Amino acid sequence: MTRTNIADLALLGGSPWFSEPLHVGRPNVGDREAFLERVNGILERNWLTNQGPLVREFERRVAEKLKIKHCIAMCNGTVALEIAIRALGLTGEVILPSFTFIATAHALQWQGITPVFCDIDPVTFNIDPGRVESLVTPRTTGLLGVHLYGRPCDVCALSDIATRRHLRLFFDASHAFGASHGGKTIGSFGECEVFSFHATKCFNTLEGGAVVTNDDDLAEKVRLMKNFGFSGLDNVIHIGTNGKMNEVSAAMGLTNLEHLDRFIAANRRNYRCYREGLEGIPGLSLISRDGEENSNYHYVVAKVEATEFGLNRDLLVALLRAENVMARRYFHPGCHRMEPYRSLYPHAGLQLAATEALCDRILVLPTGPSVSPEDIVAICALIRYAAEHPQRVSAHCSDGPSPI
Ligand code: T4K
Repeated sequence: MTRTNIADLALLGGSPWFSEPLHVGRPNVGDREAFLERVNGILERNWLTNQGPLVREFERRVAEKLKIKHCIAMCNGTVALEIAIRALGLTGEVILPSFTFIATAHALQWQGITPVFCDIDPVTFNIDPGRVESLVTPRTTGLLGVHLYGRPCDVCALSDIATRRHLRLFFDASHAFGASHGGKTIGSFGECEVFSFHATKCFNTLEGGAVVTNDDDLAEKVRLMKNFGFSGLDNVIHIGTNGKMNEVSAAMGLTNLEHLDRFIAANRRNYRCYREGLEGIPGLSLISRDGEENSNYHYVVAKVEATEFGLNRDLLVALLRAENVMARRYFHPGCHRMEPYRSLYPHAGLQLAATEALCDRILVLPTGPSVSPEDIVAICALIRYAAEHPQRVSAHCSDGPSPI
């Protein structure tokens, strides 16, 4: 903390409230000694990658945790998505939400498949099953749901559509490690689910990802594809790529798995602090978590209605960032408004009213074990102050808000 008066906003010339930036996505690292011991073991064995003992153990432990038959570990979530797409034999068009991280769409486009953007449900922010069927064409082969911010899609409705329309259904579960739906762990829905274990995720392996499935044949195909199609030493039986996870990533994964409950407990505590601290601020709502289900609480997501709040989302983000609260606008502006999709499908937005509305209202706040309840009290006080004095903030910024 570098000042004592909340009113001396950094955006208006004061010093930032926090002396160090508070980031969204600060990596969670379990026991450092345990990690280093595993890394020493790797160096002693001199077995660094190619399905080494730690990757095998990691796959076994994740499969056990998720109560799923197969976990195939990968170098990152994007490659895991690409391999899942190939292994499912998708072609033509695949329906997915535009309101997601760009990798979900790129993984399809990279394989020469047309991503067809579907609007979201304005309440859950996930793909709206009611809008999927009107997008199905003779070229549609698949349906890709994203459990955005770790909140499960309407998997029942999507499964129903997939069955009736003969589509292959799979999920981008990058945000949802540790979450459940109807008491079942995320990882067990659709034909397969894909995780990212990137450094910024609740559960990380430095870089990493996985395809998880209960389907033996699909698992076999994914295993081949992530290792150039090798079956035995000199025998290639399928086209493939290099999607392998290395041993150091698996060491990080095994270590972090042992501490996952602690990370999630810190996230849950922080989520409750934010709820309490932001309660009653007009025009600002925090997305809810279903108390009956498991959640990793990894993303603290707020929606700003400018007319009621008094400031628009971008001005609030600029105000917070000036204070060293590095809020993010995940997933502004929506995949359809980024290249190459913006040029390829310039009119996509016409069918994405809920997505477009949300993209301009959403912000994500810092959390995780490195953010304390005291930090959150201050962040909430800054937001409340902004809501109570919008004229002061916007008058000062009438030349345009600071760049975000
Ligand atoms: N599908 C979905 C739905 C996804 O969200 C993602 C990834 C994927 C697929 C693809 O999975 P991967 O191929 O990435 O495994 C970040 C992550 O890079 C990305 O993995 C993640 N989603 C996305 C939501 O967030 P950026 O471009 O926002 O990251 P960056 O570099 O700005 O980092 C965010 C903040 O985290 C930084 O401001 C500071 C902090 N940070 C980051 C790193 C890497 C640290 O403090 N330490 C670090 O080491 O995409």
